[in-house]
Amino acid sequence: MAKQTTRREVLKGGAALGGLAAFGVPEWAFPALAQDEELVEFTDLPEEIVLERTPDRRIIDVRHIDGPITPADQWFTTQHYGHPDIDVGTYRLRVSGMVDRPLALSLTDLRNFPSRELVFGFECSGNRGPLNGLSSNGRWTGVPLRTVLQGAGLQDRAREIVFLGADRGEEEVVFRGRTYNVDQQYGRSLPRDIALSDEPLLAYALNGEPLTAHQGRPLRLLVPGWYGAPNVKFLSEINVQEDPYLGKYQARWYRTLKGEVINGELKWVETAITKMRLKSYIARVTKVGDHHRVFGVIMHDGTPIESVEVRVDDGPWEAATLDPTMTEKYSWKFFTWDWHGATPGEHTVTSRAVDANGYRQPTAEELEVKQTFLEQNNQHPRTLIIT
Ligand SMILES: Nc1nc2c(c(=O)[nH]1)N[C@H]1C(S)=C(S)[C@@H](COP(=O)(O)O)O[C@H]1N2
Ligand SMILES: [Mo]
Repeated sequence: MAKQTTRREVLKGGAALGGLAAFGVPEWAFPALAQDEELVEFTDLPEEIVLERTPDRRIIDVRHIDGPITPADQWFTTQHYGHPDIDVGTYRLRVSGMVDRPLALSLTDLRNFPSRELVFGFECSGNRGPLNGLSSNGRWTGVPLRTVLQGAGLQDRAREIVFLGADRGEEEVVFRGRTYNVDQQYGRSLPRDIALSDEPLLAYALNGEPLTAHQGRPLRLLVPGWYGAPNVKFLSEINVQEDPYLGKYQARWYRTLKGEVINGELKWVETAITKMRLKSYIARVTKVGDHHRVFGVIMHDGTPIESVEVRVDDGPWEAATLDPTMTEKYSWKFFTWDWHGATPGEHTVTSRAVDANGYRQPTAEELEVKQTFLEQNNQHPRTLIIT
């Protein structure tokens, strides 16, 4: 049932949203809507939202985003092999392979390098509507990856920098009808030029506090502007090699299959999950005094946002306002649009963003040429009832 709820009811309803309190999410996690603001419920959400929450997986409820920086205990989180047990005192980051000086760095060594702050919001490449809850934004602190790689001295033939987590599991490798069961670590790689660029960070803190197990204690890689998968948590080894790295989570699990017209012919192309594809989503609609307010979020690869627009039903696209305070390149971005004269009844509200390269967030129809569900950045029409 769609209905308007008061702030009090939202707070009460919070407990029903999959029993958040049971998962250690405190009541105050729900933000203050202004006293005169009432949440309008979406009808495209399942009546009882089950926010998947297990000890090592958490999805945010985007209707309750209440500030640019997601608190660490609310950050969305997921991983494939659970949380490895790491003794931070004896922890060493090993750098090996085609380097002049193999390294074994303690957390203290890493903290003694000049540090850098990075505001970076990312989403899991599997994040999609209507919930879009696998997205968050944080202020990270760490050491530029380049500092460590230059300390080790990359040899001339080195082409591929491989990042391995301390988390591991048995995986099946299928080869010509035969299956091999092998032990693997979570691993991802970056090409040499990207690894040596100014931006990737080896982060040991989120929002000023040491990383918790959820965020990859004690150290994780962050590749600004990219999806979640390359941001290797529990980072324990960096191996430098010449050959491409073809581990499961690099070469198989995170793939997009889509049709692309090349030389006038539709070709089926498989690509790796790298930069985030521009997406906007409407996170909540509220009634404020005599009108309604649409609030939304943009996830992007750092390319400046040219515009974001909202439309009601099949009406004209109207310019929404980007939050002018969110100037950090890799932050997620907020927008609002004031909706005057909403008529009672069921409506659809949709947003779309355009970036400075002229890339426009696609419609669901335009994205149909994509077969696999990752990188689902289409415009998502939300439905609601105005009373
Ligand atoms: N070591 C390790 N790192 C990992 C993963 C993992 O399974 N193991 N999962 C990746 C994926 S798919 C995502 S979306 C992000 C999630 O990061 P978060 O839990 O901090 O939100 O971590 C990435 N880094
Ligand atoms: Mo992910």
